[in-house]
Amino acid sequence: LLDITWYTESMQAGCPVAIKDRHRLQERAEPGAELQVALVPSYACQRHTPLLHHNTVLTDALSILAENAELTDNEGRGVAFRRAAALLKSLPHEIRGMEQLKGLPCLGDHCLRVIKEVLEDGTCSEVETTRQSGQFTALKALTGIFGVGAKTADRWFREGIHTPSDLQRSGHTLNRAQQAGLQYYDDLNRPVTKAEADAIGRIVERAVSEVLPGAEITLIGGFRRGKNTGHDVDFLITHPDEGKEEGLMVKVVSWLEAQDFLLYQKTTRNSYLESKDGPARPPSNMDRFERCFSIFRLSTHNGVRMTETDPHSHFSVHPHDSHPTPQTCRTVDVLSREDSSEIGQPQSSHSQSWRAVRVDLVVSPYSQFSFALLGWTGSKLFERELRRWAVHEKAMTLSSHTLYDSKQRQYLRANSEEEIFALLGLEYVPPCGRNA
Ligand code: DCT
Ligand code: MG
Repeated sequence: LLDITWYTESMQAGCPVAIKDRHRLQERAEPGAELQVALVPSYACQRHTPLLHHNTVLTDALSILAENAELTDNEGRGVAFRRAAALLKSLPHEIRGMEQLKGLPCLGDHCLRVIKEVLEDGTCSEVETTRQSGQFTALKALTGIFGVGAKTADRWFREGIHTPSDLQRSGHTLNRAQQAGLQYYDDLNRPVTKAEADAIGRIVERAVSEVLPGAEITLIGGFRRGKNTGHDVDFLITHPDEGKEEGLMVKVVSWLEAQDFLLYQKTTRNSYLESKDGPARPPSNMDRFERCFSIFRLSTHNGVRMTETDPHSHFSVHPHDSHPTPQTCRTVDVLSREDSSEIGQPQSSHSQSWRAVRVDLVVSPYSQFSFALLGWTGSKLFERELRRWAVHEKAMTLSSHTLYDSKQRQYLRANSEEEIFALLGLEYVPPCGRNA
């Protein structure tokens, strides 16, 4: 029904009108008339969504409303705004007037109202009111604390806690994650750069090769989609000999801890068992792997990331040196964990010789690697759309572990992301086109 190649070509030709499928296209076309019609499929996983696009003013507005909906327990609304924003991101031209939106999918009345106002006035009152609202600002600040979700933030907000400093003064009992979240608040709210992600990658690579030679690590999440910054760094680890990866995370984490690279870590075990759990989607598509949520201590020195931290360590790792070398000089200040900045006291990159960085590590069995890779590359909306496509259009269940065909009643195996797209009846979308 939907021909994405043709859609892409039409869109590149800058076609003004969009309709839902080829049949309607043919009905509309006068015999011999030039086909100035574009087909925009409704699922984000049927489209290429680049990182840089032509409609940021509109998508920024819609994203504020999406964020606000997500923070106030309105998931459905949040998804609707996210889908509309994703649609606009995939268009090959700037939208300047409402007439250009005719026939496009994913744009409900509410979204159209917002878009119209922005196109006419440059801003939308609902968006501005939201942006400035005390509730939105507070919930954003509180969920900006690692370990604090929307529900907890909302509870605290109702108690009059609006900022991390309020929380610190409140005397609330915090779990270990939240304590770390408060302690490293400023660092963790500063975007992680690609250079920093690469520096962390070299550390993880060393850890992995020390504890299990032959293991492979892949940068996933936003950086794999081509983003220049992220809120964290995500890695997927596997080993070609299935089974070798079992228990790997514990060893990697121990190695990292021994080298004093970790400010915080929480490891969960792989709880997915095909025979036991079946194809039913787990509560979240990502909580069944051996996974480590961590906060790294990344040394910084003259713009070059250094990773030496332990005064008792005999080795230092330098960016271009993948082998351990005897430590000959100490150019990096060693700060104790307590030296981290106080809340609300911005850390200066000049006075601090290291920064805290959120890092997620995931270990996958080799046979599930492609599913894990696809599931962890994102974006979140792209993943959601893939799973929705699978269920509603193909009667299949997609997770980060497997693809199950409900009609054939069997699991479908795949050795690459390309194969999974093919099994789902979708044109392949490379990571850089998954920025929905
Ligand atoms: N993911 C998902 N569903 C979620 C959360 C995450 O499918 N609810 C997947 C998609 C992205 C990947 O996991 C990594 O998650 P994040 O790090 O949160 O996303 P990101 O795209 O890497 O964003 P950022 O660049 O800000 O880290
Ligand atoms: Mg990420």
